[in-house]
Amino acid sequence: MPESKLSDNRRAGGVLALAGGVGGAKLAVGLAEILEPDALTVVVNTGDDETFYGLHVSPDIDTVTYSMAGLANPETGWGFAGDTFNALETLKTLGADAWFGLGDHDLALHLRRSELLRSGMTLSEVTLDLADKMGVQHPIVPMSDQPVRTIIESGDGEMSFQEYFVHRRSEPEVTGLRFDGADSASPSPAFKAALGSADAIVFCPSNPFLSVDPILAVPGVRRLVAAALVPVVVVSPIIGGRAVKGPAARIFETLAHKPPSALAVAEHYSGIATHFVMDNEDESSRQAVEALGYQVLVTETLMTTNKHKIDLAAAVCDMAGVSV
Ligand code: FO1
Repeated sequence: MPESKLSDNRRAGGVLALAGGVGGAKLAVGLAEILEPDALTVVVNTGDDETFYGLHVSPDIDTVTYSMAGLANPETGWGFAGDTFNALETLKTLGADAWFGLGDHDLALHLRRSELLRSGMTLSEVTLDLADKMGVQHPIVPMSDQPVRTIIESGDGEMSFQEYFVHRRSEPEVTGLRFDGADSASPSPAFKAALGSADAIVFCPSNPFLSVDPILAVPGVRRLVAAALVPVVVVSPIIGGRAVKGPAARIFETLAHKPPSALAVAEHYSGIATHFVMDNEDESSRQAVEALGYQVLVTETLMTTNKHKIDLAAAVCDMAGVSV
């Protein structure tokens, strides 16, 4: 059944949304509310994937999937709503260094994903299958079926993304980033198809360095996005100089050597994106962003309710000329 979502009958065009974790998932939910399943493809960062207890965990795919299925934990934005942590507690008593918060329901998902991957299915196939089982109708697609891993370079040495983000609570100062495996990866088949046919490409409000850049690092993607003859819309994850969630603001300081701002986000994507959505709070930088060549929309971008998600998605589609 999920295969049909990617079949040749799939309508060309629609929106291609690039997403990381919680922020990206929120806009993906809004887009899915207003677009038909054949008019939206959500491509997700897999640079954060990691193996725990021998299981393949894809945190951003899971955050997007749970969110689109209405199953995400509303307090954290990631994980399964109402999950329990019995297995993790038992792992701790058995001596495991269980610092990654895997709930019991969540673990079942990772068990199943790992089983299907071992049976020979690709990550794309497994992701569609699991999303389908959770009732998600719009295709959720990994950026690549080959492993790409975000490596954080810091004063404390190199570490995986989850080691940095969860175990070390984003405390080490990030001095560099690497996307191991990217050179020999290729975009997943549905991603490649959507890159060639989308009516609009949307960068969801995810961390530019940690969530969107890994997607752009997959060979060919940055070039195809830059060459796309359709609107490429960035929704700023920075509002009033602050990241809505996560370490994006600090990373602008240490990697881009500039204060975090909507303008800094626009500069980051300059040359590959054409349209920019910033929050009302950042209106004062509108002209500076327009001077970079962007068409700019100033609106409310903080998504704390379902209505916010839908309204922002509708504004993005309207700006991109996509009919809903
Ligand atoms: N984030 C945390 O801050 N602490 C956790 O223990 C944690 C566990 C976790 C388990 C499954 C999952 O899908 C996501 C989880 N996340 C956790 C979120 C995840 O680390 C980040 O949201 C993304 O990788 C960044 O986009």
